[in-house]
Amino acid sequence: AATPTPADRFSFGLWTVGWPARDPFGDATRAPLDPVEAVHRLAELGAYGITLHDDDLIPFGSDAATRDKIVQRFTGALESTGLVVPMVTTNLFNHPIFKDGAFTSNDREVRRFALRKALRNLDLAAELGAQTFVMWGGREGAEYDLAKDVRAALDRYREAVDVLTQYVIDRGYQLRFALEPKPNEPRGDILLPTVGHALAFIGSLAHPEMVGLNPEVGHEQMAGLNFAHGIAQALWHGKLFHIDLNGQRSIKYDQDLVFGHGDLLNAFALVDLLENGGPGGGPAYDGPRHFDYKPSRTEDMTGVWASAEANMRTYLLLKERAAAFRADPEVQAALATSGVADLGRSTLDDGETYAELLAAPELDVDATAARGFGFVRLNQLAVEHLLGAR
Ligand code: 3MF
Ligand code: MG
Ligand code: MG
Ligand code: MG
Repeated sequence: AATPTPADRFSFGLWTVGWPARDPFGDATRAPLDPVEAVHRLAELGAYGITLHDDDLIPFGSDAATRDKIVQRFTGALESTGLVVPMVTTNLFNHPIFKDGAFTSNDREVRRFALRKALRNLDLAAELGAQTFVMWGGREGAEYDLAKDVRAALDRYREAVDVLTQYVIDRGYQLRFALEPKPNEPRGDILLPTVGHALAFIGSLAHPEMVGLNPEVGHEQMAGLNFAHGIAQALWHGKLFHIDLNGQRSIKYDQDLVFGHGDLLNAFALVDLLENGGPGGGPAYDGPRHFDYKPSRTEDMTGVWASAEANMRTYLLLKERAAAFRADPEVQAALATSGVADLGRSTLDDGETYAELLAAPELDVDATAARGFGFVRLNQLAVEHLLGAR
């Protein structure tokens, strides 16, 4: 059951397994990976999709003929393996031109260049058959509060997203956008730092229905937030368009560990939510299970492929554990004691008015306050399922 198949819809960024492991303090520890080899290896491991930034596949500044040759070779590998490209994204952070941002740079020429790059990349996304276009604004931000007019930056961010959604409409592309929040790194502070900020921003757009979220486990955890809660709210708003799964251990630099190698209990709650949190107890999310992690700098290529497999195995093991948890009669009893399902009942009766509520008999406050909820017992049952003790 922990052997991945394409039906599990696991996907990986080309920049994940292909990361040569260069960090701010040290050189690459691995050789560059040919994208065609990445396609073959991921297909062999049971993944269904591969995702990419424009520049991961087509080096920045390539001419049209080179671009077409590269895309043709890549799509050849996709056809021979059956791997698909569910998501494409634009690199608006690597080149020095983006040092003060892309859509929100203080330099208008940079903003125009960035928007052209993203528009052209929408053509590539459509050509590769992607359904989702992710936008992570890694350089949209500042280190110095007085150096960025945040309200003007949000105007420019909105202007860019409005142009991009209009382009998709005009071209008739079947693409939706997913904003990826992150609180910091590489900028001291990044705009749209959390799921909540991004949700509020979407409400200001010309085509909010075309724009959702691509939350990343580690990014919310870098802000000290509960990722499973953030995902629940994104689902509640109908905005979970895509997801970046990985691991992070507390508030520090972006670790991009293997999924589950951070807060394992929260990962368990997350998988349970994604797989069992739907209205009928089925999946609450039907998009790709996308891994955005970095194989640690200590790993050789054997370790890279082992880490790719680890992401998928961990997800499937958590899914299996979550199913066992849900099926356990003691868990069901503990859930009832805890009143978890009762929260689904409306607070007022059907048709009841606040006047009727005000007129209702007074509650025995002390008796009601004396209730124990049994949440610790419920959590311990989850831990025991996780540890294989049940
Ligand atoms: C950085 C990220 C990014 C985004 C990527 C896709 C390089 O912390 O998570 O990965 O996920 O740009 O949108
Ligand atoms: Mg990360
Ligand atoms: Mg990341
Ligand atoms: Mg990411």
